[in-house]
Amino acid sequence: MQANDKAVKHGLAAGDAHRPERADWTIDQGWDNYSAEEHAVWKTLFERQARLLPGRACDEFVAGMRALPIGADQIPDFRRLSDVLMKHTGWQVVAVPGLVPDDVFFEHLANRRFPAGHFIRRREQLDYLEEPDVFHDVFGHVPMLMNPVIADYIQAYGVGGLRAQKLGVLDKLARVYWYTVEFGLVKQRDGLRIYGAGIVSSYTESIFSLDDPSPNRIGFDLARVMRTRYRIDDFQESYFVLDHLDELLELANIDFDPVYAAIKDQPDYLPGDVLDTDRVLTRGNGTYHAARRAE
Ligand code: HBI
Ligand code: FE
Repeated sequence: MQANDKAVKHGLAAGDAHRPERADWTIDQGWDNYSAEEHAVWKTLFERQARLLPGRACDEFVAGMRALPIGADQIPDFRRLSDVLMKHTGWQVVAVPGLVPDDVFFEHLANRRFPAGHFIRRREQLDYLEEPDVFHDVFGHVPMLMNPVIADYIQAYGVGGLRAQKLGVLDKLARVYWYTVEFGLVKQRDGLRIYGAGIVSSYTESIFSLDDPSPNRIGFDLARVMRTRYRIDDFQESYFVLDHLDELLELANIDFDPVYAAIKDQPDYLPGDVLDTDRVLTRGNGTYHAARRAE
């Protein structure tokens, strides 16, 4: 799948298919208009993940999910999600037609509004998405927004995104979002767990990221991640691991400018590179991507 193919599409024209009526690209979720089949697709996806995630998703994800009006039977109503989120961390969920331009996306995040796709994938495409849909955005992201650290971190990403655009370093910052919010792993007392929304909303990657011998699992380092390209159309070749979610608290508060300056003239790393300076938790054998390349 690879949950959501967004970050490449920087500066996307986000599809003339959905022309915005409002300047901030928000629309009404139109909850009453979901068909029985659309709710049924949600149920299929929800139940598949609910079976898989105990012991895989981090405790904060599970706690957030429990406290929210998110269940198997219906696509959640964003108004009800926002009521609960607002009380806990001051966030809201707003509906958008799909990918929105970077500056619009950042402006929402900077104001603690999470833009969520209102549509749901079709049953024929359960594991493939070109744009983030309501399952990826709500099931994957919203539970983590109940956590105060993630809540502040994603807001800081919105503020930082607007700044990074001005500085011309958005590609670097987008990698940090990718390898944390979307594809991050975190250590827990009892082993590695998932906190990234791109993983936790994907059946196949929830297994691959934790259990497969192919990918590298490397301790998170900000400058290292900023220099690392990523895959948007397949499983990641490397996952970056936090010792604790609180590491994001520091990232939400530090000034990235010195880091941008330090790496400005440094070359990028490829998605599968392993460096002498890496804290390697698992050195992947690379078999998965080698086989894909041979196809
Ligand atoms: N739009 N709806 C939506 N969701 C995203 O995750 C998203 C987006 N637009 C741009 C974008 N992400 C990324 O390219 C930025 O994080 C860089
Ligand atoms: Fe996402």
